[in-house]
Amino acid sequence: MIPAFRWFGPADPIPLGHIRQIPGVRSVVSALYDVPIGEAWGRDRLATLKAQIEDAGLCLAVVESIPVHEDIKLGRPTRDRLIDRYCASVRAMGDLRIPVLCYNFMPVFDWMRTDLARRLPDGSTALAYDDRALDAIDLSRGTGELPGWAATYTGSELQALLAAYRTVDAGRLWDHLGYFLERVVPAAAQAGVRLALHPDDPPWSIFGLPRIITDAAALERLVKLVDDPANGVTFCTGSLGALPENDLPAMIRRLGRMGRIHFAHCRNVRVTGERQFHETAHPSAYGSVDLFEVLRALKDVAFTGPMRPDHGRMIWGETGRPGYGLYDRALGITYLQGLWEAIARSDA
Ligand code: CS2
Ligand code: MN
Repeated sequence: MIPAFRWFGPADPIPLGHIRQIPGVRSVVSALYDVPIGEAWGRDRLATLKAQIEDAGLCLAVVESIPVHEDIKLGRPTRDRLIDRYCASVRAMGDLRIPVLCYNFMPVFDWMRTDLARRLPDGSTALAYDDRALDAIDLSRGTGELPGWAATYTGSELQALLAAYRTVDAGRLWDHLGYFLERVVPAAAQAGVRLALHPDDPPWSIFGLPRIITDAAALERLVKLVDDPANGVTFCTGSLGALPENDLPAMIRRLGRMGRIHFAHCRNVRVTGERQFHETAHPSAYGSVDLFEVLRALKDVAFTGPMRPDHGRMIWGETGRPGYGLYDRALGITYLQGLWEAIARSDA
């Protein structure tokens, strides 16, 4: 297991120098945030990012994410050109020896919450989700007012996109994912890059849009779509853990034995009702995810990939990007390393 930490590039209020001071962390997860979706990532731009990280005494271990253009998910004719560009970006990663790419295949929206600052009993705040509150969100004004969502679509753009998805049900979305992977997996394998698909967060349909990467059956179907070691997953305990029927350690054992877990996001959530949860501090006692059993399973399948803490709470008066403050995530990765050390040493 390689402890890692996400950094949002030079615009991140958290400097690399602070990340360098977290015990055990030498690996950074980052991306180019200003390349328009659908354009190929230039090797030089990526090399600059990598050099910046290395100058701080760290290494760029994972790209999270290269966004997948909606036309690819919709299966539109323009997808071939867009997939070629995606492959070019993957090759740029390979040239620079960046080994893992985390990406997702969620229509229109990435992770979704209905409250970005739910106050917990200890005075900290955390991200929360309640399906009933989602119904109250008015999408006619675009994505600008959505919690945590960068304002990327105006009202009319968003309506056009939602209309286009009316003919794309889960079955067709699977077809489009297959089409994408049939072309991108060989390019990744050749470039020495492992693809790590992030599960949908939350793992169910929102706003009537299909979401397919939600459970054990879906993860297995995914890795078999193109049966190549380069076609793997990001195992995100917080995303998958929002669905109580997901048996996370069992899923890790199956996928891990297949050699398809290329990256781990480890965090905790407390499920408080049907399609209702809030995020918590990382330790097992605080939420519904048993992180000890999760790490035990990762250890049993000899997981050697990068692992990062995921969203943290806001604590000690910190302000910043929701889910991505320094303090609680630093506590999280320290806790995860403690668990890992204890499991490794008691095994030895
Ligand atoms: C991340 C996702 O912040 C998060 O929840 O896990 O935004 C993740 O980067 C993407 O879904 C992966 O493409
Ligand atoms: Mn995640």
